[in-house]
Amino acid sequence: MHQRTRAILHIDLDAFYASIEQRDQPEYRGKPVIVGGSPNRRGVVATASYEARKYGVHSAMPSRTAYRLCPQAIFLPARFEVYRAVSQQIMAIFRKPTALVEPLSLDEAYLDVTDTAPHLDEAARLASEIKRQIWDQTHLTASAGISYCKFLAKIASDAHKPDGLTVISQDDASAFLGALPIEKFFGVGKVTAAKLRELGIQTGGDLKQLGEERLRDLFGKQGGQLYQYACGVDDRPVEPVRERKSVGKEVTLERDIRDPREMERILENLALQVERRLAELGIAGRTLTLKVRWSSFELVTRAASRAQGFQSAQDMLPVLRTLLAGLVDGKRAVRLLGVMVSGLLSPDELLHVRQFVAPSLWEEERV
Ligand code: DCP
Ligand code: MG
Repeated sequence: MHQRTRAILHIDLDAFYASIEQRDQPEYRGKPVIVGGSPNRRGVVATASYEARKYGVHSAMPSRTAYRLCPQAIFLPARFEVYRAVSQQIMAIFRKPTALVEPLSLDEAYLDVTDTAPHLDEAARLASEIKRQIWDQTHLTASAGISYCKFLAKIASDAHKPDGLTVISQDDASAFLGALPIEKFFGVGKVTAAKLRELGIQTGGDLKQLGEERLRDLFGKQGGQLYQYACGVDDRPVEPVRERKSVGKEVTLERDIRDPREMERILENLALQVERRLAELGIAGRTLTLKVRWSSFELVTRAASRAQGFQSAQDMLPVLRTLLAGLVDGKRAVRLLGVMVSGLLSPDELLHVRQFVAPSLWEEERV
């Protein structure tokens, strides 16, 4: 069946939290601003203004490191309610030209605009109009990527940040992908990238040359998909409604570990990332799940639930430690750790349970 060519936009605001802080406090404009945890405590950077990025500061870096790199920076705590309100404004702008809007986080979304603007030059004009509306309504800048598939639209929006607008047509795709570093490919994490680099694979061009079969041998199904991306093929649809069932983070370790204290440190980091995502969404969840994959690849999960929910890393950590202690024996090595919160509670429900439900003991359950 012949599939018609699509027009996909990816729109992503620039230095989102930091730009909002600079917008609301004019004295911070033009200055390095870092939003996130305090450098005195064990916080991490949520984002940094472009002025601070020049010093090497970036998202997910410990705030203490950021302070060392840029001591003159203005450190600010996150104001999630404000960011959420801005997010609603921009999502409403995205939904005017099409109902096919797939938000990826507070500040970015895919839009399938094939019906409104089938040709990429029309789609680019629409993107520019959306950027103008964002500026008029929020006084923030966004970067737009326009292409015939999701993967390339996202790469395009990242290509000329901040305030960028980049089109990658079918004709441009192969040159663009050929030069693209492997880390930029969707689905390539640290572990995959390291493995590829060991083989001397640096770019999309190298990936394509390696060939589909070899990539499948190395990475299974994911390898096959990687090959498709390297060829500029990505048929994933823009999926407008994705009801969220859980919020989770997991990491495949660079080497297998046995030391429970090391595992706890990794869990702490994961819990902080889950906390951030929950805070962004303004939700909590009743059930906390610990996921462990042994070096034998066997996967085990342990979960605990409590009525008043899990919202912060502080809520999660004691429970994660107990769940972990029930699993590790010092003999088997761990290859992957994950933390997930499910049974999500809306802000209203959260308020209700925090007010009316007394803290109860959590129960362990096997899932
Ligand atoms: N964020 C975070 N922790 C991360 C990554 C992001 O708290 N590890 C938050 C802060 C960002 C927002 O999410 O402002 C949006 O994430 P982006 O990746 O889009 O980053 P920015 O919008 O800050 O910068 P860019 O201009 O690179 O898009
Ligand atoms: Mg952004």
